Amino acid sequence: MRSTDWFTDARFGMFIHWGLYSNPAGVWQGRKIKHPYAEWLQASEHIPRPQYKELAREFNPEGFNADEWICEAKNAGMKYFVITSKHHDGFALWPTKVSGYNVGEATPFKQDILGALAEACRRHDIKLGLYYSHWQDWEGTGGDICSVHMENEEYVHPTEEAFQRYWQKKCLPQVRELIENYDPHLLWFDTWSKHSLKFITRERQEELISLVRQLSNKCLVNSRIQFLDPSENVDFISTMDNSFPEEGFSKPWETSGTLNHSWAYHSMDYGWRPTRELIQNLVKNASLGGNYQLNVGPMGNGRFQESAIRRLREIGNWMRVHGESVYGTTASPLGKPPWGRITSRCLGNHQTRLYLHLWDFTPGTALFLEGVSGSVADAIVLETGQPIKVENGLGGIWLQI
Ligand code: FHN
Repeated sequence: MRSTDWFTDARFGMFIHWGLYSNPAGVWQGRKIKHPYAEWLQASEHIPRPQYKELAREFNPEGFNADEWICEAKNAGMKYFVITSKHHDGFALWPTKVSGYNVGEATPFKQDILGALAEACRRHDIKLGLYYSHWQDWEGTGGDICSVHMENEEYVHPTEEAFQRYWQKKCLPQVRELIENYDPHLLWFDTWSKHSLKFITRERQEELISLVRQLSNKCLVNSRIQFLDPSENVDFISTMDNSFPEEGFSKPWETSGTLNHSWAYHSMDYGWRPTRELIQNLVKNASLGGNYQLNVGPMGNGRFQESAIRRLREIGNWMRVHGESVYGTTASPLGKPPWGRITSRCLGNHQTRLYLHLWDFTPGTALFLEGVSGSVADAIVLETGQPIKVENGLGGIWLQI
């Protein structure tokens, strides 16, 4: 039975952008590429297809170790792991029979990367998700809709016939393979612009969803299968990149976000977000009933950058103590206080536990929690177990912290 329970309980997942673009890492012919996302290399620099495809010959990530990646995710407190099986460039990280443009046939590495990761996920009890670029595909098989760069999007649309050929001969067969070979818990489709509506029509969207349903009774589908007009049949909402909403949604939902600016490894991207911001993003979403899927762009050699590892481990240390205030919690029943955020857990018997995340508060002062009714059993500091004195006030309670 398809269920989103595991997804909403999980709250925290890892996103991975990795492929041929990870070796050039945002630099082409000695210069930083125009597009801020390193995975956009081919379109950003207008690289002729045969030349871009040559990158496959350099793809030999001898440092890749599936267990290491999955353990890094698990130690950070993440419960699921989603990787770019095929990004916009059209290159597949598994030995697909549908096109020779894949890790097994076109690279010296040859290994089935998705296979290794799927096994590691099973070993470490992490749910596997697969990102699949269903709209953009720059291999040259018809799905070829190329936007040049973010500030100035120019689309060179294929004909409807060409796109239909790509859809029938590459997209649908590859999605079938992904499900049959790797049995993922979710598929993450990607649209972000109104231009996608020309090709990802409602009919194609429903066709893709019914293929997934026909092959798997557990695989979830995200809303970015269609831009702004997803089918009622999608299982969860993915907001736009790094977009943290002010309100929750009626369906399960998540924000995927970056550690710096680029999704794929970019050797000249120094805008790393501090760990505090990343933890606050996670809590912000949890306090509105949503998830956070935090992206890592592994390097071309298959390893994570130190700056990424450090942040993941810092989050993991925080989660080891405070995970209870995130996993399986529900949205705050008391809105958004000025000092931080609140997550909540129903304990049964009309009892609720509230987790107060104090971000902007001076210890030694009193905090008024408006809207709490009924009696308070107790209040403690989660990290130490220290008791906190509670007094009733008008329309709420006072906590002496
Ligand atoms: O163009 C892609 C981008 O490279 C990246 O994969 C993100 C992840 O959400 N999605 C698109 C832009 O929104």
